[in-house]
Amino acid sequence: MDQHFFIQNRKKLYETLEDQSLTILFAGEPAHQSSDESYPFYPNRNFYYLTGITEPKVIFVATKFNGEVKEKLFIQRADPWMARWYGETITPNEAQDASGIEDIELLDKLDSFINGQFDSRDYRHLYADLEAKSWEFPAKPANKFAAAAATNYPYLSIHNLYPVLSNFRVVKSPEEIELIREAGKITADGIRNVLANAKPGMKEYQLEAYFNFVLKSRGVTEFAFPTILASGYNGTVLHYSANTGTAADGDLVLLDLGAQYKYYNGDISFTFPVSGKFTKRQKTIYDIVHRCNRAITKKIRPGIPFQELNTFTNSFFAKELQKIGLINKPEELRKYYFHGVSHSLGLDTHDVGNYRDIKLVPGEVVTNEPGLYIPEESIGIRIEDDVLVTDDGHEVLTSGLPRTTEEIEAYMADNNKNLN
Ligand SMILES: [Mn+2]
Repeated sequence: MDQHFFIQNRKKLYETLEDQSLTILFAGEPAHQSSDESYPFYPNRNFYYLTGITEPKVIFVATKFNGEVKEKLFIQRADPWMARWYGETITPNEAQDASGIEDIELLDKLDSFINGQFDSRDYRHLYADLEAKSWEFPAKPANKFAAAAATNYPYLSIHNLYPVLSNFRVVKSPEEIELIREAGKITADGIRNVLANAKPGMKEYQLEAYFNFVLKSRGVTEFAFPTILASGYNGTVLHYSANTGTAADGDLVLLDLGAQYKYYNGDISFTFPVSGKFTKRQKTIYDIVHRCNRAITKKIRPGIPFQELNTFTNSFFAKELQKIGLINKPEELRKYYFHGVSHSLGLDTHDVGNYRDIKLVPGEVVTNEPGLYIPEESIGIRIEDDVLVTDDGHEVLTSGLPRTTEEIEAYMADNNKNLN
């Protein structure tokens, strides 16, 4: 992503800041796993959105007085010995290029800078990204910093940037949309490779390997989320991700997976019969889910309340399942369908945004993922696309996959050498 994107995002933020304020954002650090191992590092998404920096520990500070903003980035001091072990850390020039921030300092200067600011100037406001999912949520560096500031400088008003930046991120720029589109394209290609190699008796993780191969071949090193590759009954467990079962002849296989491309995520669900042919019953259920998915796509346009997609899905499924005699009254639907039909998609797979209140706006990307799960029949089906809200309607970013039962059967008959 070009530095202009991050410069624009900061400019937008600066307009919302009060004078006499200090803003601080943290890239974060990888969590400790065990012994000398850490969990993989992912930069704080709001930090990335404002700076373009993907390296751990880096800290961004902006001060605003008399309408003038001064920005600084604090990076690690180069350490030749650590570089022999872990590679070089980001240089001042690289940090400038990535972020468009001119003033690069070393992290060991941060404390004296902050102290100097609070000692010598009349600060009134502190801004930080204070995301917290619950009271017990482990404190992040920003929360610790804000807590210390509240103790040492109790006259400061502390403001949470999390909702502000979340709101910015709802509408995607054209560059962001292209990255999400590319993530979707690579994800779809990975799914095609699974279809082309599936065979009854394969382990779920073996099927998964065909997806992973395509991602790595295309330069994608990260997944959007842990891959769900679930056969038969496992497909009725919503977030099954052990992927250790066996796809037996006659089983449906449910995939819910995504490539992460340059920090933007794809998210597709796809269901197919491992033997290449749907049973009559599987076809009936699949068609209901597919018709629902198509109807939702048609509804996606600016101005429609996000919740209307859920209301529609519930009444559509309730009606259809009563028609085939699976349920007797709408209240029984929760036995077979029990999740939301859509979420925002972007830097986070379940992207930020206030789902309950919003109406869709142009530039938003949302998923469309109805599903039905019938444990007693070992039938789990979900169909998921990524959809861009355009000025006058929608564009499906993940189109091009075989989606009807006929298309899926034909695709497998034409491309799967293991079955023919
Ligand atoms: Mn999804």
